[in-house]
Formats: sequence, structure tokens, C-alpha cells
Amino acid sequence: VGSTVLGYPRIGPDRELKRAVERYWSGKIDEAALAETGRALRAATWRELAAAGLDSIPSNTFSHYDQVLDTAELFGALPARFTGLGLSPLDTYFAAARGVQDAPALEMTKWFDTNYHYLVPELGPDTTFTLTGTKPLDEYREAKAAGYETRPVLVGPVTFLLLSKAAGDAPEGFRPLELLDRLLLRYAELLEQLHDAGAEWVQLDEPAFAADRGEKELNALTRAYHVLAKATARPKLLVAGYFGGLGRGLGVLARSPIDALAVDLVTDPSTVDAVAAEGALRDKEVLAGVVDGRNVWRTDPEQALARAATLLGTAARVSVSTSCSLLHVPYDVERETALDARLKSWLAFARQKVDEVVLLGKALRQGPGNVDLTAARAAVRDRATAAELLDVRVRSRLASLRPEHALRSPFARRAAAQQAALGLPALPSTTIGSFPQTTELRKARAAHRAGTLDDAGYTAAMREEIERVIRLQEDLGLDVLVHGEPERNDMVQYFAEQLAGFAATEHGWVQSYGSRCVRPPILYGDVSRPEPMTVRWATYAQRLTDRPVKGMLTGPVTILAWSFVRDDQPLSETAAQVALAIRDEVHDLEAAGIRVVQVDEPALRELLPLRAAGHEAYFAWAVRAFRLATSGIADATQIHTHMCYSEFGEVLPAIDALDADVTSIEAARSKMEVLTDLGEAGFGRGVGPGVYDIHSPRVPDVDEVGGLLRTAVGAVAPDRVWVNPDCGLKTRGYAEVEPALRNLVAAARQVRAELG
Ligand code: THG
Ligand code: ZN
Repeated sequence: VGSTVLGYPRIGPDRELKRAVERYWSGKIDEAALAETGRALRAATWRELAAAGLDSIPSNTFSHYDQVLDTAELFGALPARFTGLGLSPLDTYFAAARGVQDAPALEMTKWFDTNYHYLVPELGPDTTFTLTGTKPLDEYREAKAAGYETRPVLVGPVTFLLLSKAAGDAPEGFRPLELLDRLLLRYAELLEQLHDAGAEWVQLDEPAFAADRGEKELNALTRAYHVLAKATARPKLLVAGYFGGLGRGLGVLARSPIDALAVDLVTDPSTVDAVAAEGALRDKEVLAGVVDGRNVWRTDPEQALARAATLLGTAARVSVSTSCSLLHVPYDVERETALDARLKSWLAFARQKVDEVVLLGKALRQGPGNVDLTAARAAVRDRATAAELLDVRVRSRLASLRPEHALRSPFARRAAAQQAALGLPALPSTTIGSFPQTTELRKARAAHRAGTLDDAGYTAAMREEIERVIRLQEDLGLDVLVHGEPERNDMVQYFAEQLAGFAATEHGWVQSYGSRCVRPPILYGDVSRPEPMTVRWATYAQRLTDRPVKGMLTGPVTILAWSFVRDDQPLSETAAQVALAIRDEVHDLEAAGIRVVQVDEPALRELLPLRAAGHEAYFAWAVRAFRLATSGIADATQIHTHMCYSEFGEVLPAIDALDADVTSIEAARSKMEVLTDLGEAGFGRGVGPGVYDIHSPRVPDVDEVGGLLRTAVGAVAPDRVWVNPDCGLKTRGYAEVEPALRNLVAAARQVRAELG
């Protein structure tokens, strides 16, 4: 293979694909125009990668929405509720991605432990795979016609099946992996087509083996690559494992008749030794993934070369690669003209990482003396020794922490103090924090940013909105109010902009799902909070009403999960720094008369290590960070938290350990099943199961909400139940939100009366 990258961003340097796709959805452009945007983006990518000097260029890294959905479509495995709609292939694809009336979308879930989300294929015993699609072949030919020999990238068959779920009508106990043999026939057919078109290599991604896998799954991996290797006419097979070590999958792949193996030497550096000790790789090429595909720091050339060189005696050939696809980093740091020049010199986005791979590849082949690594060395050394990253006050504060800094008094005592202070009725009602964001609001924020709306005008606009939202909540009869967050865009961006130690980018967009992108802030130095971040908005809202107003903050784990974090110290330490910054804000809110503070941790599940062996240590620091952020306050001050996903199983003990007074969770769509789990886990504090699914435009009626509430009070102690929507309301419109909240309050009152 030679020097290469495992994948590249596809949304476009200026989010051209996002815009084109959204314009297509709204009918503003036709399919041909959308296709043209895709073609131009692919051509630009191949041109750049070729010009940079990579030995092998990937293709089929483009997608209109998601690569797992692409794979399901490729093999004719989209559910009948979409294929039966009578739509064009492209519209059928988008229907599966986004749903249409009467055909709800495929479920979307996190791509391993990244902030990317894929669509979950639904497979059953009756699923027949047929090679209906031609995307990998088309893109290979398109590249070839443009003069580029490429390596088509495919989701590997075992990972595809492990990421799929059993269709709703599949018999109990059915596992998609049972379909392996059927699917392999179609992969073999595809390999033959690619070979006939001239493809020399193909890349099959098997990141599923970065997680714990059992005997059945390892056997499937063995079987898959023995079968595919036997395909009569096929390109050479490169199998890529990433997001961690391959565990026992390493030995399986080493002994299988594939031609090359890509390993991630960044996520878990001990993988280097595991690979070096693997005798069966002698006849294969190994791609040493030494350039981090998920973070934005320049690669340390000495460390990278040392890692790659360790493998030299192990494999027939060692080449340099990225640890995973570059999908997870922004395009080009050169475009960040507003970024501090020194910080910028420490960074590498996708475009720069390609240059790193090329340079390291040469150094590995020709010896480090034959390439110029001066600039790379200097940048890494400059960052490693930058005194500016260190804040002695933060350091000594961390060093002086004692266990009691993460401890509150027993819950029973807090609950009594809070009841005395707040005087809330049974089944108190509240919302998760944000209210719908109107066009005027976005305009006001943009104008303030651009400097065309001065501070006074901006403050007035926000206050006007806060007052409107407070009056609305009073009118609706909610018990604990919020200010509605009109001043915020993305919650993590909002806090990062105000914390020392973070930098924001202008163009650093990364695809989160489909056409949606985020711009993760860069956490580069010791973190502290120079000034209060939310107090002025919360106290303004509180002055307008006698009812308690909830202060709204984002928790340390979520801030880390949605940022690019420093890699020069353990995550646990960075988390504690962020926690202390949030703690300062909690204390200031309390001092300003705010009696309820919510610290959201929607990403608590997200950073959970892929292997169970890492869970305990993760929970320990994640829980400590949350508790550091929310301790040291009066018993009477009530701490809420919020999580927005419905699969709690593994994190339930951690949620309990957070020791929040009230936890609101997504439950409307999972029909409150999570409550049974919580009840069984002995969760004894306040819990607010979402009784209004804000992910749908539907307005639930009083009976529906009441039914969910009756289930809730049957599953956990009635005096612990709160009434709230599933999640924030910022993506909804007032036309739905107002009646839905009215019904929610009415249902709360009804069930409250029934309880007597
Ligand atoms: N913030 C951040 N990361 C996240 C979420 C978040 N990761 C997980 C989850 N939430 C992902 N969900 C979304 C939902 C909406 C959008 C992005 C990720 C979104 N983005 C706008 C877009 O692409 O048009 C741009 C937003 C902006 O202007 O900042 O709508 O909530 N960090
Ligand atoms: Zn949520």
C-alpha cells in the first residue's frame, strides 16, 4: 500500500456538501446539481491527496449521509418500509436516513467512541443481500478517469453486521451476524467487480474489534477473511482496525490470508508491542497508524518513527498511515487566520496530517537523516515546553483537593433542606433548559458577533426573550423555570469561548451526522474560569419571578467529549480542571440567589472506553469530575443533571454515583423502560423521565403524558418523580412546544391529584 490515510473529510472545506444536501431536501436544487457538488468535492480531495505525495489514495470515502447506510444500500438491505415507497434510489436512501410520514428513519447511534453518528441497519433472517449498488465501483472509475489510481474503502462485513440490529419482526434471539455467509457472497462479487475495473487494493474497515468481542465474533472474522481471500479475482485486501487495539482480532487477522493490516498505534500505544510480538505478520504489509486521526495536534516525529520502526522486523513491509479515517478532524488549519500563531503552529488538521504521513513515510523508508524533520520537531518541542500552557494557580488548586471537595451531605438531609427552601408540589414540572430558537434570536447573536449590534442592544434583545420565556412558563404553570438559553449556540462552544485554556476555530467543522456538523473547541492549556459565564442571564430571569429559576451549565465530561483535548496529560486531570471551572460557576450562581442548578452530562456514555477493562477507571474520574463541579454548596441548593440517550444499562451505576438531586433522562421513546432499570438499581434520588419526545414534531395529549407518568410513579417512589420533556426544546417551534407543555402540566396536575 505504502503511505496512506484511512479516510478523509467529505462535508467540504466550506461545508459545500451540507449545503447542497439540505438544498436538495428543500427542493431548491435537483439531483444532478447535488451530484455535481459531490463530484467536485471528490475530485478536489483526490487532487490534494495525490499532490501531497501519498503512495495510495482512498476512494469511496465520500457519502451523501453515512457510510454504514451506504453499505446497507450497496447490498440491497434497506428495510421494505423505505424501498416500498416508490421513490428514486437517492430519495429512498434519504428516506431511510431521515424518515418520512409513516416510515420512521433508521435508528442513529454513535460511531464507537467518536462524535460521529451512523445509521443502524435493520436485518432479519429473511434479509437477502444483492449487490444492487455501484457506488464503490463508480467512484473508483471516476477517480481513474480523472487520472488517480485509488483504493476503495468499504465497511468490513463483520463490522457491518455487528453494527446492525435485528429488524423489529425478527424472531427473538436473532443476531445479524448469522447472515455472514450470505453477505460474504456479495462482498466477493463486489471484490471481483473492483478487480475487473482495475483496483489493485481494497480497504475493509473492521473497527468493531477495538471493542470486546467473543468467540462467535472472532470466528466470524476468521471466516470472513478466509472466504474473501479465496475470491477468484480480487484486489489485494487491506483490513483496517482502529479506535484501539484489535485484541484477539489481531492474531486472527495476522493468520488470515489478507495482504495488509492497518493498526492504530495512537489510541492504545501498547498495540505497538502486541503487533511487534505477532509472528504471523511476516508475509504481510503493516500500516502503522501513527498520525492521530481524531485529534488536532501535530505528530511527534520521533515517537511516531520509533513506533513504526518497532514493527520493521515483524512484517514484510511497514508503511505509515493515520490511526483512523480523518473524517473526525477539520480540513485545513491554514484557513484559521484568527487563531493565535503559536497555537496554530502546534496543530495539524486533515490536510496537514496528509503531509505528516508523507514525511514520516519517507523518513521510515530512507532513514530520518534523509528527510527534514526540523520543523516538526521544533513545533512539538515548543508545545511541550510552553510555559503558557501551565497555570500555577490551577495546578496548586488541583493538588490541594481533598476527598471532601467532591462530597455533599447525605441525600435525605439535602432533600429535606431543598423541600423547605423550594416548597415544590409533588411531581414538580420543569423543562431541560433551552426554548425554541427563533430567527430573530439567531440574527441578534450574529449581529452582535459581527459588531453591528452593540453590547447594550444585544443584552436588551436577550433580556426581552428571557422575559417572554419566563412569562410563558408562568402562564403554562411550570414549577421550576429556566431562562431559555437565547444567548447560546452550541452549549460546549458557549462555555469554551469563556474559559481560559480553550480556543475556537472559524472553519473547523466536523461532521456529526448526515448534514449536521459541529466545530469542536480546542482545549490546549490549563483551564480556568476568568469571569462568571451565566450568572447575569440566570439572575435576570430569577428577578422576574417568584418561582425558582434553574441555572444551566454543561458538565466537565461533556465539555471534554465535544472538544479536541490536550494529549499531554491524562484526561482525568483535564476533567478535574474543567470541573473546578464549572464549580466556580455553580458557587457564583448559588451566591447570586439561584437555588437550582442543572449540570448536563449528555455525553457521559460517549467517553465510555470501548473495552470493559477501562470502564472502572473512566467512571472513577468522570464521576469525580461531576461531583467536584457540584459540591461545596448548601444542602438546600438543588443539583439537577440531564442525559439524552435511552441506553443506560452500562452507565446506570455511574449516574447513581453522580449523586445529583434530580436526573432527567430520555424515556418517552423507550416507553419508560429505563425506569424499571432505575428502580431495580435502587436509584433513590429525584428522577425526571422525559414524558414528551421532543425529537418528533408530534404534540402528545394529556392522556398520553398522564399514562407515562402513571407508569413512572408505579416504577419509582412517587415523591421522587419529576415531570419534564426528553431534552431541550431549541430545535422545536413554539407552535408545538406550547401545547405540548400545556398538556404536560395538565397531566402532572391530574396524576398529582390521583396521588392525593
Ligand atoms: N454539541 C456538540 N456535539 C454534539 C452535540 C451537540 N454531539 C452529539 C450530538 N449533540 C450531535 N448532535 C448535533 C445536533 C445538531 C447539530 C450538530 C450536532 C447542528 N449543527 C449545525 C449544523 O450543522 O447546521 C451547526 C451548529 C452551529 O452553528 O454551531 O445542528 O449539541 N458539540
Ligand atoms: Zn438531552
